[in-house]
Amino acid sequence: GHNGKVIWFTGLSGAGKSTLANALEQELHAQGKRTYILDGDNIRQGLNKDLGFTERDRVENIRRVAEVAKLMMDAGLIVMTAFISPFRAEREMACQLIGKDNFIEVYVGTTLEICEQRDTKGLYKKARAGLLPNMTGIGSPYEAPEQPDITIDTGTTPLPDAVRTLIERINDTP
Ligand code: GGZ
Repeated sequence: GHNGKVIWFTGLSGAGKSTLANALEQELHAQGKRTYILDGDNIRQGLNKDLGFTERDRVENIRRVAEVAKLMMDAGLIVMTAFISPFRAEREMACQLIGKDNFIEVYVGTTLEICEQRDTKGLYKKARAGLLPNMTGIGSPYEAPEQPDITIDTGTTPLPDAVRTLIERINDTP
């Protein structure tokens, strides 16, 4: 068998999914682990460049991400995925595909208010102005996990504390 796992981050745009994944990756590398981060930058510009932000496209985005994550896990990597993944049904599908024992769901539950304050890309402002009708949290739904393995609010939790929580959970999972 492999020693791979999938750490599945979910949360709003600007919640801190990529920041957490990158900080966690540094720590895992320091422990000699082999990892890969799947995120919008390496998936939506390549494999999934045919997909946008309709409900149908988001569902397909997550389906492909789950399949790729599984392949990489089978190759022995600790895979981190950093997508909004707004729908419970698709996260559930990913968990089933990857296998419950190898799947750690991390809810990055930073509030919309904080995400909107950060607004690194100006997308919330655009959405409030009516120029981005399907922005998650404004005109498109986000279904928060009911029983995530870990919840992290980056608005109130310092990054090193969050990384420690994640590492402890990962190292506890056989
Ligand atoms: C949400 C959008 C949208 C809309 C563009 N809604 O903060 P970012 O910029 O870097 O992360 C967001 C990213 C979301 O893509 P995902 O693949 O994670 O979404 S999903 O899981 O729902 O398929 C944001 C940017 O793309 N972005 N338009 N309308 N985020």
